[in-house]
Amino acid sequence: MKKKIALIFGVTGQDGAYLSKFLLNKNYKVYGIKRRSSIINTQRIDDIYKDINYKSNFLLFYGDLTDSSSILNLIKKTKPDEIYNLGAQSHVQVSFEVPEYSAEVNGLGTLRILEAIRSLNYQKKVKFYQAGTSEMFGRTKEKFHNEKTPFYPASPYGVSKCFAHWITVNYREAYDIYACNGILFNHESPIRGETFVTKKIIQGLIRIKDGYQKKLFLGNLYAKRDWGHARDYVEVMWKMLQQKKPDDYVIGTGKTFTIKEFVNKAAKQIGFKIKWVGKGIGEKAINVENKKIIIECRKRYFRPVEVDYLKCNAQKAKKLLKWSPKISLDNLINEMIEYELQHL
Ligand code: NAP
Ligand code: G4F
Repeated sequence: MKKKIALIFGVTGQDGAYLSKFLLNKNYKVYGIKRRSSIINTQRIDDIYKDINYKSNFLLFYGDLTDSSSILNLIKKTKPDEIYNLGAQSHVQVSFEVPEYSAEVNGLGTLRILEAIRSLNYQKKVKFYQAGTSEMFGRTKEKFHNEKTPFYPASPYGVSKCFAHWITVNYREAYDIYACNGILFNHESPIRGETFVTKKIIQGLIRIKDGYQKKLFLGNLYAKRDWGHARDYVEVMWKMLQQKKPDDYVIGTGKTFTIKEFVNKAAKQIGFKIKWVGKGIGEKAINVENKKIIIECRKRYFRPVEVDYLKCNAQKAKKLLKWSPKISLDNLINEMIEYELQHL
């Protein structure tokens, strides 16, 4: 039987690496698009490349979401059954520093892929997944967020992803493309980017414990996030593309914790006893054993506008896709710690 072909934009990112492995284990041929960088940016997928079981089914091409010609040529060349658009300038705070570029890659990049599918007349041949985000809910005041919750994005990143969401809906309705928006809440893993808060906390605390670092500097400790594991979440991306009809789904755990609660959980697992003192920007965590300050807040890590609270109601995915997250936050933290200890 002919292998299915998947084309992944953002293959070098956290989700791209997990999704590639997932699809290869499902016997897909996986083509990934990487952008040119001045030093090699394939660390997260090098193990796949080197694995003899995967090698002939995993190929990378240069391309960029800002470059229509590369997108068009690669879709034409690889003739995919499924396209996953995971490529993005995905850091919320950075999007305030590079708003135009974030819109260009995240918003127009999505349009470029959809337009390539349409202009090649592939709407009946290919299924499309768009990596949407809970950041699109932003400052909406709801206890739980689901597919009907209105968007109120609070960053150039969130706004750019709203464009990507609606252009995906629009191309689905206008041209009958099988296109789905996965509206995913925060998901982490050992290979999470180092400037996202979970990885930064775990890496920082382990380095402090082992004497490589003195302090960890954070921003807002009171924002709440619904954190899951990337391994669980790539499975549901694929599930969305296996349904009879394309649709949009929110994906999350239904549990939410503050950054401070995350720090407390990680510190406990690493073996720190910490005590919080002070308030606001002056809030600090002290290592009870030696009375040293190990965490402080810094203004530069606060955002111009914050998304205070995110909590998912993924009933639709549970019912229609038969999906629920399997990995708890404590197990996710444990896996991230183990990885960090091995790679210190
Ligand atoms: P990530 O680790 O930051 O990966 C982003 C990927 O996009 C990387 O492969 C990156 O390449 C690539 N990329 C950036 N600019 C590009 C461009 N101009 N052209 C082509 N590729 C480009 O993000 P992630 O955590 O895996 O997330 C995957 C997707 O899901 C993103 O779209 C993100 O916005 C979205 N999302 C993530 C979460 C989450 O909690 N992780 C939640 C909701 C939605 P380099 O490796 O070269 O930088
Ligand atoms: O880890 P974060 O940077 O993730 P954020 O902003 O929630 O965005 C992530 O999840 C989104 C899904 O909701 C994705 F779409 C997006 O691509 C990305 O993957 O920050 C989480 C929270 C924020 O409230 C932030 O203000 O942690 C707070 N925080 C506190 N101190 C910090 C820090 N965030 C970072 N990155 N660094 C800090 O020092």
